[in-house]
Amino acid sequence: MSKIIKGGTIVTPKGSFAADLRIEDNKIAEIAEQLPADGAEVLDATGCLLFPGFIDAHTHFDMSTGTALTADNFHSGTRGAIVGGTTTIVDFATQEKGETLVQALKNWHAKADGVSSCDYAFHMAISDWNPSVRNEIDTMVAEGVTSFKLYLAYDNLRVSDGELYEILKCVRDVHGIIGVHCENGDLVNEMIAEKRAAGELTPAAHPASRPDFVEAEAVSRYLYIAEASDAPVNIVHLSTKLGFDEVLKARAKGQKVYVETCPHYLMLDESRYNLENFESAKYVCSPPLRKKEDQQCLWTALKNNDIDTVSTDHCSFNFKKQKEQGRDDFSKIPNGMPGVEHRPAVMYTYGVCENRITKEQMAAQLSENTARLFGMYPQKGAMLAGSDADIVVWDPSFKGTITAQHMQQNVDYTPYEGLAVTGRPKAVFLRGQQVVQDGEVIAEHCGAYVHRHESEYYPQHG
Ligand code: DUC
Ligand code: ZN
Ligand code: ZN
Repeated sequence: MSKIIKGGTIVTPKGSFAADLRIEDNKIAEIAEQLPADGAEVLDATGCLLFPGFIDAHTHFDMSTGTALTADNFHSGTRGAIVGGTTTIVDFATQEKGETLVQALKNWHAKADGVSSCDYAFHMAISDWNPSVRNEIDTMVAEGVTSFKLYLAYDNLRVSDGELYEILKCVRDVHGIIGVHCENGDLVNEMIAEKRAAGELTPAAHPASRPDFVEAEAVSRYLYIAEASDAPVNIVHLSTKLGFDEVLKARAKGQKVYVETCPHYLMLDESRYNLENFESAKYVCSPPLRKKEDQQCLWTALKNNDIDTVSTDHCSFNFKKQKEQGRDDFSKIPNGMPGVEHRPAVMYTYGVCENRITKEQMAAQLSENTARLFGMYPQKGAMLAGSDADIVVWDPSFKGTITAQHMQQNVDYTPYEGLAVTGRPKAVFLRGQQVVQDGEVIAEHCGAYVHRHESEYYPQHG
């Protein structure tokens, strides 16, 4: 039976308009001003906005850091995603040292297949580059993995500059896209050692050991190496004005640089590291929370379309037991925060309602741009006839408060505790099936793997 979503306002990056939308099986069949019911199941969306299903291209579910396993796996993480309006996540399949990429991908499928409540894809995080791994890049593309992640910090994960150069060229040749975690790993190690030697062991030492120039230097180096390898690139979780300035310099030379930031860099600042009773550990993530000036810069960059995507870097660890591993030494606090469930509401409330971005930009930054960059458009990220019927019926009149007491994320806190939000999904459709109703998951484990094609390298700035 077909379904009609009636009376809503369709929101797209190019503009918004009142229309009805008809779903046939798992696809969008038709969008028109008035559609006759003709026996279809009708959902009344009067007063609601219809967004393309949101995409979060930065989650770490069921991931071990070596000392801690993330609190959220694909069961709880994707329930959190879908209830908030995120219909697709792209998680980081991560190669262990000595492992093949094929094995790493198999491991991640085993975690996600049959478990996920939203659609899912994988970036491949490469930690052990060698000639046989190079030969696996084509296999990854054939498996629908067309984006790769590299770290410039974290000793168990990071690649050298030479490896970065080589991998960039290799991935460019298959029209994939690399995303890099930009922090200078040597400097971070040195500064952590300095803090420990000085007896500075509280969470306040965490941001002090990862200052803004540590990010900016890594961004700059990455972008020079990208220029030399003639590769378009993505920067994940950009957090500083200093780093953003490096992006502008590279773009002024004509380089294609895509940039992601995360809600926590927009909403929270470094004052969270001065809380009492070790509460600051909740906010220990890398890069760390920054200054108000950095926040302002990131919001302005979103407004100017200079930042392309907003994803979460959802990487949750329980405050009790897990974050507590670092009670006597900040460098032992597992890095990361939850966020996948709350990104759409936070961005709608503090972005759209506060006039920092438009709702059309929200559709771009949380959905369409992400789909294009990661080779999913127009299957995902679009409300066009033939696209997957991933639709968020957004009720802008809803008022609520974020609290860990009522969330799907399986972690004992949220960094947004007590935050007032406006708007939530009245309904979420995943490939035509309604899976969320008014804050409740009504069908779970319906997620499917998204086999991605090459990156679009869409034109960015005019
Ligand atoms: N930063 C985090 O805070 N957690 C996961 C990995 C990362 O880069
Ligand atoms: Zn990272
Ligand atoms: Zn991450």
